[in-house]
Amino acid sequence: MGTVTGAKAAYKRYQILALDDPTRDFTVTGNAPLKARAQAKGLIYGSSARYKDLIADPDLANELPVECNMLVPEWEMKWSAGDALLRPTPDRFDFTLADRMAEFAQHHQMLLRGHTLIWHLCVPSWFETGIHTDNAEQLLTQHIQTVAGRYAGKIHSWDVVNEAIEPRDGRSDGLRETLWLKCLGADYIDLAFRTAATADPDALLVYNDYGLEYDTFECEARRIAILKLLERLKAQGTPIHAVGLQSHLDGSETCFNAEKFRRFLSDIASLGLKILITELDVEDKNLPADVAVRDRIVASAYEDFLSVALDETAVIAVITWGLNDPYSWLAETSPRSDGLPIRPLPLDESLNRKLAWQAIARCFDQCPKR
Ligand code: 9MR
Repeated sequence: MGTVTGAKAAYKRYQILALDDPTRDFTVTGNAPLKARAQAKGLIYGSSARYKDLIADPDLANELPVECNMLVPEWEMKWSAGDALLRPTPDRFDFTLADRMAEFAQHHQMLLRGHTLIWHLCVPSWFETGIHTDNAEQLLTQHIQTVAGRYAGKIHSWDVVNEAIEPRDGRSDGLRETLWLKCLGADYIDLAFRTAATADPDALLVYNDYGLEYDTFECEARRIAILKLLERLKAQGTPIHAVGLQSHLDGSETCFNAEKFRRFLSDIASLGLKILITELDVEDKNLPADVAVRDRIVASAYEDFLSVALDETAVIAVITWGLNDPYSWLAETSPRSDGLPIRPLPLDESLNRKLAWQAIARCFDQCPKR
């Protein structure tokens, strides 16, 4: 048994090493920032950020509008995340931090994405005991009317519902067993979209989810479940306009299947939906320590994935989940066992462009125009 596990680990280590191609060319023409390259193809490039980091790090605050023409508040528009508490009590909203992010975007003429109206996570402490069958509908509609209403006209797109599928939960519709589902039934998703459409008729309304990118059993089940959900929503006339594919990639994953992913994107597009790559990053936790090797594998993962994604003209935006390495959520959730700093994003700790930046730039430069 021990030998089998040992042999498996050795094969996996070899597979990861074999991902590195030292001759691979990441050359980029010119110095234009990512947003200009994206714009030239009718695309948007953006990043998430947290208000506390923009305040603490003026260099990041300066660089963000240089590279990006879209901003996604990573905490501030959730019900509750980090030091941001939008919904302190069932009857109160605190828009202080969300407003600062909206002002930052407006000041720098960046598009603003709303993230996220309905999610089973990032809820305040009162939520679990405060939601019941008889008040859930009012909680949901009041939240969406108030939050989407406040920023109406200023939001490019709202993640109306986030991460609502979980095939492992065993339902035939593939939906995740959440308190929203328990209190309101499967139609809570339709209700959320209809309420958002009334509160902000100009925003693109998005269903956002993760774990859809690879040729694995889990991803395949999730692709089936999301397509089923989208087909159902479209058939019943729900005002849904786009799908957000989070795309948290793993640099050590060896089973990206371009053809399967291409087909999945075209299945979404054929429902008349746009696609946004909403939270792109490449985890490097299991990659070799050597920075040159690691950066090459991370950049290859970006390019292999994005070159396929951007071939599909229904894809209208690419957002990385952070712009530079130190602020990645992975620093906390997926640190390296050797203690070295992680390198999952386009820019490094000094805001220098890495191979990952070049990989993204190349994909924008080479993709078809929309
Ligand atoms: O990156 C976000 C991290 O800073 C927060 O602590 C966490 C909980 O609010 O959410 C992270 O962002 C998540 C996003 O909102 C939804 N998809 C998964 C992201 C990574 O966990």
